[in-house]
Amino acid sequence: MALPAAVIAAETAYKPEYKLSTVLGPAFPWGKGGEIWAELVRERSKGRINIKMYPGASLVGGDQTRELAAVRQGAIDLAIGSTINWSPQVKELNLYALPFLTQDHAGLDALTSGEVAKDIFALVEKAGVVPLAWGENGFRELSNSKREIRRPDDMKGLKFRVVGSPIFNDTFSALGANPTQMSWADAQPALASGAVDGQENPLHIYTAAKLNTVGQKYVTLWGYLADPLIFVVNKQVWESWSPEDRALVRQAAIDAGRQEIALARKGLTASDDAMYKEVTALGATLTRLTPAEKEAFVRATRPVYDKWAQTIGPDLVRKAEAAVAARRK
Ligand code: X2X
Repeated sequence: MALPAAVIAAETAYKPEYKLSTVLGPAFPWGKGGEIWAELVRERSKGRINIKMYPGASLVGGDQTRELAAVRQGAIDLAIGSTINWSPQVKELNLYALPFLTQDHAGLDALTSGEVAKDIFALVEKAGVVPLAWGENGFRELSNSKREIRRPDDMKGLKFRVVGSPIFNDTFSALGANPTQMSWADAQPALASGAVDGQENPLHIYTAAKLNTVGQKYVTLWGYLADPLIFVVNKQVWESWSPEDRALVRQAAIDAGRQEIALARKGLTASDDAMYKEVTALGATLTRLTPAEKEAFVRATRPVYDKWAQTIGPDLVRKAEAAVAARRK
């Protein structure tokens, strides 16, 4: 017997595959989070919603700063994106790139929950995509091939690969370094050839991408900022789903985000410092700054903070500062 037309229509409303964009693959917490999300959705939807992950920002030819626009336009169905990569489109996301706004996980949690998170999600939604949950890339530490960095002066003249938001150019210029903006795909060959001397990324990326093998011998723990990740869905795709499907995709994103954040922090906590040992075991010199040494970096980058606070919006920045301070108590 033929199926009623309404049943056929409902069934064909699902795409055979929903494309999920990430910058990093499953060797990294970020890509692992994508795998977990896809798996949870597949299980809970009993296979109705089939998500396939495309790491390397490959759906936008590796140009990670174009990812958000591609989700909005429908070339990408879902994404787990870094606030850094999307900040050229949503200027308020530069909040997370303000140097030394927060320097620990508690402070970071304050920026991805409560009023600040609500404001940020509203802005992401206004940019034309549906935000569902938070993840984390992590605190971005400094590495280079030339010398140990303890003072801003040590950065003078060094070429650093930076990510795709202009605030990073300002920060590295303020420290006396020469920043060059490029994608992660271009960064690795540039480090290998010596076209750039250094970069900044979470230690999980340092170890999984084996940055020691491209000469990155010196690592300074300065914890100047961390980029959260945001799980999003294209609006038309979202609206094509039933309320039940939407609820399960959202809950799966929240659950995957929680697991991903735990992976991103693994080995980087007071009770488990395995990641620092791993970096040292790879032969890198790991430099921890004293509070006074760190203060010199805070001071040197303060004009950048103040300038960008105007771009981001002074009200949002004040709200974020208050949220971070409240967590410290
Ligand atoms: O490009 C980077 O440095 C990375 C992988 O951390 C981001 O996508 C922000």
